[in-house]
Amino acid sequence: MEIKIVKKVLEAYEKLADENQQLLAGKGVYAFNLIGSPGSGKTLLLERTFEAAAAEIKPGVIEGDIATTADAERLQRFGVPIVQINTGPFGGDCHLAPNLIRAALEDLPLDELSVVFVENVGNLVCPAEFYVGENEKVVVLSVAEGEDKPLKYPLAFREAKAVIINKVDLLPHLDLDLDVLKRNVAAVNAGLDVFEVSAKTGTGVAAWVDYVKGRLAAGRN
Ligand SMILES: Nc1nc2c(ncn2[C@@H]2O[C@H](COP(=O)(O)OP(=O)(O)OP(=O)(O)O)[C@@H](O)[C@H]2O)c(=O)[nH]1
Ligand SMILES: [Mg+2]
Repeated sequence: MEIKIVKKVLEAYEKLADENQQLLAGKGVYAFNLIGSPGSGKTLLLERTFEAAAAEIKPGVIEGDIATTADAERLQRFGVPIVQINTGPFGGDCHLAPNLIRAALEDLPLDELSVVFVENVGNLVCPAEFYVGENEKVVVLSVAEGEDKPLKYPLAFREAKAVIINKVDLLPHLDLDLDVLKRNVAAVNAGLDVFEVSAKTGTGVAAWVDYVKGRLAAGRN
């Protein structure tokens, strides 16, 4: 008997991701895929975003993590629908794959939502390689990571529509040159919208929230 092997896993993933996008579009839901190194501030940015606008933007969250539900627990106080994906039981993948996103979308009340934030597994490399059906990727990069990261890990910046340069409150304590960092971001992708943010102090959060609202409004037109 012939043994069939799915050789084109990536093609299968792409098909699933396209179906995820169709599912979201059919419900009028916009999806952001947040990617960034462990600790860059993805969850704190979501907390600040929801403090500012949860009632207005009607978000749902897909939380990607290897091992814990810690981030989902941090977001619970907002009462927004959250689905946790732990990749540990599936080999500890360092990214979320479209099949897992499909399962999570089926568990979200999409009819009640305007936007889904996917917090990808903390990693600046793997999540950049996978389209999961999102409308756009957003990179969250903290200033503590260094000016060279856009050049060393360009795919994430190439794939994204926006970058949050987070933890700007730390700049006085660092040798980092913000202009050099921004130049490196632009060298990889000059079309990126760039937000200078401190999710800790709230600096720059309003501009990011306006951007989110703008995306949702454009999606409704
Ligand atoms: N000083 C400062 N600390 C921040 C800022 N944003 C996040 N942090 C801190 O950085 C640490 C990591 O923040 P998280 O929001 O958990 O980062 P994350 O990207 O969600 O991390 P993973 O989910 O593990 O990938 C926490 O101690 C935050 O309080 C910021 O703008 N300034
Ligand atoms: Mg997190």
